[in-house]
Amino acid sequence: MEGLEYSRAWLAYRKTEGVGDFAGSIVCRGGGVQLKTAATELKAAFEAMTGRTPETMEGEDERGADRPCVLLIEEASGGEGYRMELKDGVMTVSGGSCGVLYGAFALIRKLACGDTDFNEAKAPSKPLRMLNHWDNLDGSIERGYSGASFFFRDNKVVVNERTEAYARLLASCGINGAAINNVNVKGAASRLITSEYLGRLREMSEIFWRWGIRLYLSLDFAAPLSIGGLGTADPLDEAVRAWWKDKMAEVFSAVPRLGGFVVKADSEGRPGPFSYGRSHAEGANMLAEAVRPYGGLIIWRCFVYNCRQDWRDTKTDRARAACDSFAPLDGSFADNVYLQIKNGPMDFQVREPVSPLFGKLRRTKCLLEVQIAQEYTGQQRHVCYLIPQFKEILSFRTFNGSERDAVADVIGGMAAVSNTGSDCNWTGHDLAAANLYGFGRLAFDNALSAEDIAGEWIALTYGRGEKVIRNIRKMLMNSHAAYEKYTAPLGIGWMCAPGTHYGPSPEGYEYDRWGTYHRADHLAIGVDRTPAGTGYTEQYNPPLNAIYADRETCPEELLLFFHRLPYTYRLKSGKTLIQHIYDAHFEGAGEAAELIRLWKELEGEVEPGAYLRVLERLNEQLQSAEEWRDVINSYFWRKTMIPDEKGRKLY
Ligand code: GCW
Repeated sequence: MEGLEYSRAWLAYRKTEGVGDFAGSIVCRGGGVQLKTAATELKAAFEAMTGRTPETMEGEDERGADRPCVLLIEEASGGEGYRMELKDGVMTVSGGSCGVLYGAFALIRKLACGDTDFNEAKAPSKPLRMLNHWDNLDGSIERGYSGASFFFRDNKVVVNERTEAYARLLASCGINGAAINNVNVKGAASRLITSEYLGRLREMSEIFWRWGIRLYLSLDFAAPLSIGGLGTADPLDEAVRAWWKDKMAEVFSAVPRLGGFVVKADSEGRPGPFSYGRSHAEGANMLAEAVRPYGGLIIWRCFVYNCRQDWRDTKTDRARAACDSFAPLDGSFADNVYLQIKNGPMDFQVREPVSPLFGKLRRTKCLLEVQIAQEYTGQQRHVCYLIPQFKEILSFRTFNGSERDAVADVIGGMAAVSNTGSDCNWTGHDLAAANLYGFGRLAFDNALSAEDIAGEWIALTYGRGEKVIRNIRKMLMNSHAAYEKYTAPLGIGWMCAPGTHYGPSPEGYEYDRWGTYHRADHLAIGVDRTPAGTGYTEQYNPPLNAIYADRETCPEELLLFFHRLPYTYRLKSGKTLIQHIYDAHFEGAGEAAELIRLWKELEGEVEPGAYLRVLERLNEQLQSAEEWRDVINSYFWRKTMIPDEKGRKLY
């Protein structure tokens, strides 16, 4: 599946009925590079949809604009927003150069999906819509589940036709930034900001830019030591500050389209300002000053916690770490710094509360970090459509005192840890492409529904067959809930195999050092995070703190995240906690079987290769779901000695 062979994913245009006469010609006004891209893309789409090659006219040439055509107008003052209007057979798409590109893709999408409402004006909900790739220079990908990197191989930067195909996919759904290397910057990756690599990076950034995308890099905070030959990386040291300034002058003159840098500092062994007794703000601001002359951004990650916890230490709570470290620094970051916050306080579990840090930053720019690489949600071997979860997070109210206080109101954009690799279908599982597409669409337009996004993606990928749309949409929309049921219960998380994070190992993390304990014994399970316990609930603004701290008002799907409870505790359903665990696991595995049934109904309706690829993964998912069911249920049965009321087979 690997290499230069790649699919066109949701952009494989096909013959389409009812495309208007305007598809016969394209008239461009404006000279922006993205406008040209838009015209080329429209031409290819119309060709495939109508079987005829449209005539294209450029420049100020007025010919053609008064008969049916698509008129692309670049407005000097326009940004990434666009307007689209169909009048007297002329389809006008206008906006800034990037806006016109988004408008062109919107037009293609409407035609492919059979949406005839052509009059609309849209601007992106947020300025930053990024992918973070965890690609290493040797070509491997940390938490990569879809083949090797297509950015790096053998410590070289790869630029080829796939680079453009990738940028095209991103632009089509509204993504405008991509950080291409792993946030764990080591070895050769520290040298990406040297002349050894800058030439190739410039080529890549120019290709990206044709599609409205800025290239970003992840940075080694200790670069003054690792590549600069200095004796320190202390952010307040004058020689260090001067080194970064010179370095950034060199980097931005070689790669002028560079957007900036993502930094993982003082986290999981990465160097950072702490080593020098300096704060995150001092570290970030030093870099921000160095990139400011070039319009660069510093994206500073908040995934900072003590990853060497002793299980006997019940005072330290990893969930508290981001807020403890960053809330007190609110207001002390430069304005070209964004704090990038993982959606939950732990690490991309299938269910976590929303990070309380979103409610604490009133004077600091921030980004929401999510993960579409399904590290903890089936690793692109299970279907797990994550857009419903992202919707919940965006609409979560922080109660930060503002009138509009949802996460969506607080953030300046979204970043997703990417799920792409050099597999032919880009994402390993064909259906995982819905997460890539969906992330982009949702980041561009926070108001879209997960269901509508799924519908679009299916129509673009598989066509508009009614059953195809109905069944795949059902599969996607139910997949997250199913995964949650057959894995770890009630928000407890971390019952996966340590290291790989695939498959069940209920006590694996219990005997590890990462601070991710569920503390199950024969009587009770869960972590008391109320004021009587670790006090994590107090990091939420009222009334959330009280809601979570009370087991009666705490949302049930998060019950064991916040509370330690006996297995005989009665849930709202009237079931005991232990019976709920048994039932959920049987139900979840049943739902994995249902996915196969729904897919099999589509035999003959989707292309045979894709049909078989997906079927194979669905079979693996079912096997894995049954393993989860059996391992988790037996674990709790043996711990509690309370049998399943329904007498089902437990091991
Ligand atoms: O969840 C953890 C992953 C690490 C990752 C880290 C992070 C890039 O298991 O592989 O490192 O998160 O987000 O920095």
